[in-house]
Amino acid sequence: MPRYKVTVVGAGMVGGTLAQRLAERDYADIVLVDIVEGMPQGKALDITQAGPVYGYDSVVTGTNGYEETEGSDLVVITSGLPRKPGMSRDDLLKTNAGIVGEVTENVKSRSPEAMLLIVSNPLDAMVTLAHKVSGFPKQRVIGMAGVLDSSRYRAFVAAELGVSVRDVQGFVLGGHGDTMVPLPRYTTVAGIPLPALLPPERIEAIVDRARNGGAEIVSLLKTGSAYYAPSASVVEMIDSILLDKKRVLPAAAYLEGEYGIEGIFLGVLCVLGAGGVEKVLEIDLDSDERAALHKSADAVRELWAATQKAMETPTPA
Ligand code: TXD
Repeated sequence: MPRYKVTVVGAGMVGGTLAQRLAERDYADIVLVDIVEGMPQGKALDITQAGPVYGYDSVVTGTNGYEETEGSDLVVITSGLPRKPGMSRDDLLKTNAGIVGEVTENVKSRSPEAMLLIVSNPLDAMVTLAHKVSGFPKQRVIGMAGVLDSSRYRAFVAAELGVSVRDVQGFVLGGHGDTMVPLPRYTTVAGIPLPALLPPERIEAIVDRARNGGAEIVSLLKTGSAYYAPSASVVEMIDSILLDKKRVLPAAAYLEGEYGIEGIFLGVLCVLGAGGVEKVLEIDLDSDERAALHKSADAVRELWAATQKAMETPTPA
């Protein structure tokens, strides 16, 4: 098996944990990039020194530049500021757009053939920006949110029913925010549709908690946002892409007419393989579900418009 090269930009909580999880998978060498001097180097050494205990040979390099990232097969962008308590994702717009834009330029020049996996918030806007700045084909620019949102949803369903998470299948579509669209009709427990197992009000409560899953953790942590489940979600996507597993996973992909939606990135079910987003699956939606997806698309459009506006607004001195 070839060893892949994966760059993780942003060696903070998500990036650092992701590098650790990926090193433990033992099929890729990892380059951790951050602007904080010494931090990515320190984390890389620490992860390297767990290798003998865990038995992995992944080479992990920390750096403050891009030279070492040359020729990466896949680049994950997690750089930016996390949400603080009470801060909306949109507040982060201008700062994170500046960071993600600059990082994308640097990544593009060193790894023109790489897959780009975007994690930074506000996710739907940052993935759009990375697509524009990189000029990469749509198949190679993917946003992570759906796997995380779905995993939260599945964890809550499993806990409510007292069953293994392994037997709960389900996914959410739409943007990474208040307008995400969970689909109980397509959620199953060992093949049994969820609506046959739980009353509508319990399902609604679970859906609501999943929708606010990120904020719930932010308000508990107080100094940062979630990273264990986010990094695990990114690894599931990287596995599917680099190992060409063709998993069917929800991810932010560029739409060109699917579900009657055009010209934006939105969370949809994708086949992820060596070609990146190899297929967008268009599933049958009833009128309420379709309306919810279109409402989410409108919110993403507004977010992108606000991002463009924020980027044009000069920063006060
Ligand atoms: O579902 C999802 N997509 C998300 C998104 C789930 C969880 C976290 N989500 C977002 O990811 C979160 O709102 C943030 O925007 C990012 C990263 O979250 P994390 O919790 O890892 O934030 P940290 O710990 O602050 O790490 C960010 C790092 C930090 O070390 C900075 O020094 C670095 O980014 N940073 C940079 N690195 C390289 N280059 C530049 N320009 C840069 N600027 C900041």
